Amino acid sequence: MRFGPFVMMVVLLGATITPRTAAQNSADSKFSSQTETRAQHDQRMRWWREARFGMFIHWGLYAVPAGEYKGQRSDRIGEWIMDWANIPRSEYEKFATQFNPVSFNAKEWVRIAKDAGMKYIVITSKHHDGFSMYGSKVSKYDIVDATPFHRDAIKELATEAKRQGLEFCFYYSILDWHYPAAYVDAVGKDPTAGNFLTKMKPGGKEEYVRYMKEQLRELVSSYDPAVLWFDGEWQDWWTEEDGQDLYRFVRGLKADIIINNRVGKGRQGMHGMNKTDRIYSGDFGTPEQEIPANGLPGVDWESCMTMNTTWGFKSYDDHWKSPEVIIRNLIDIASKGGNYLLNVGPTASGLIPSPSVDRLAAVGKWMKVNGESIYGTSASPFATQLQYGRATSKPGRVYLHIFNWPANGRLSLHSWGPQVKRVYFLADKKRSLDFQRDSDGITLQLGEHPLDPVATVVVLETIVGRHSVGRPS
Ligand code: JFZ
Repeated sequence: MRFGPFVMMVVLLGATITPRTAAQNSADSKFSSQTETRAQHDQRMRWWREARFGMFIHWGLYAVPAGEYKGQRSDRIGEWIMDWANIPRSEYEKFATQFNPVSFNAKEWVRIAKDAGMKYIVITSKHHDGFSMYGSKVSKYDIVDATPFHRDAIKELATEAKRQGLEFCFYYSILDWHYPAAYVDAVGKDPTAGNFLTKMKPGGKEEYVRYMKEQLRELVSSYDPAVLWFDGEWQDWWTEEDGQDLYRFVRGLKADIIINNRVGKGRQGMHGMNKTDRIYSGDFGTPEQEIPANGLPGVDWESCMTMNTTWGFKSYDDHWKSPEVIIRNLIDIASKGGNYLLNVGPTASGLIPSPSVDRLAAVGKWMKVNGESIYGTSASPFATQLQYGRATSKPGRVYLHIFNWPANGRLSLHSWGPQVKRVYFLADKKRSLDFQRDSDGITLQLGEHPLDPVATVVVLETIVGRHSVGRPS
């Protein structure tokens, strides 16, 4: 059962993200010289920066074995089973005949994301296993041609996301364990199994890049994604120049599309931000399973994270994060000026695992009350980390997210006084809270108990323009 590729050629130009160092300034210069000005760049990034919270969906053939192959299990991530179980291509392909997600309901998936407060969805159009989860015209190894399901689930999801007002986006892997010209040269590994590194037969890379571009052309033209979230770029045969070329190609297909930094070679491992030795391609950094210690002023970044310890579904992974941890992660990330891309790994029958659904509902309950303190906010105005929680800001507003309620219900902020004109709970806007000004700041009277033990939001309405930094207690 062989699935041949197929092909054609196009070329154009691209941009970068780096800490506001010399590089940032050169990036500025790059903006002016490249396809867009700083203002145009900010316009393109605006919806994404204001969204702050998205759903990552890792769904594919790997949901069939669900983390187990011939009785072998692993604590490694489920979507890498073709690697850690050393499954040859011809064996792995058989999972396609067992992939029939009859319970898949695009409306329900989008509702779950929307009710959690998520503003965009990023789904795996093709992961490292090379299987296309959409109706590809350039590969028969896809959900329409190769499975008994025969439906283009991604088309249904794209349509529903648009209908419910969420931005629809694609994950696409540059690493492809199924591409005929790719092979594995590692001790004890089948040359057609999965592996961290692959090699390309002579002429194979050029052929593969043509194939990739044809898939990206059909993905952009047929599904109109708002973000292309590349991955798998760590292959030795993939270069920064390839990344720049692919960035330009995709921006050429859709001018206002946003592309992550895994299109090129800038990313520093799980830390996810770009190295600073040169300008690298991509519009935002991608920390993985971690949150930067501090904010990164002027840099766009998005932390992607699992709710348990796998991206793709594993039947036995129940290491679920608590709703409290997830909500505080979202607040922590927003307080540092980043986005949170939180993952779900649906089953092969097409269901989002109930522990994920329950946690997303809990996040949604908090966001329904406190979303104003997350969406469209900027990073904390305070120079140092707050002991009792985090802060986000908007012109004329500082949102204190209190995790650890002050014993006596009183919270002091140093040298802040004159600028605050009103204090209130976001969950109870009508009731002003008392606060006293004293020589070096203000003290807020918050009362005995938190309104929400996970995070109670206190709004400090400030006199616009004099919103500069105060030292937190
Ligand atoms: C990558 C994928 O491999 C993984 O399956 C998932 O899609 C995640 C979002 O992204 O995860 C990685 C990528 C790079 C490293 C490790 C995991 N790395 O460089 O060590």
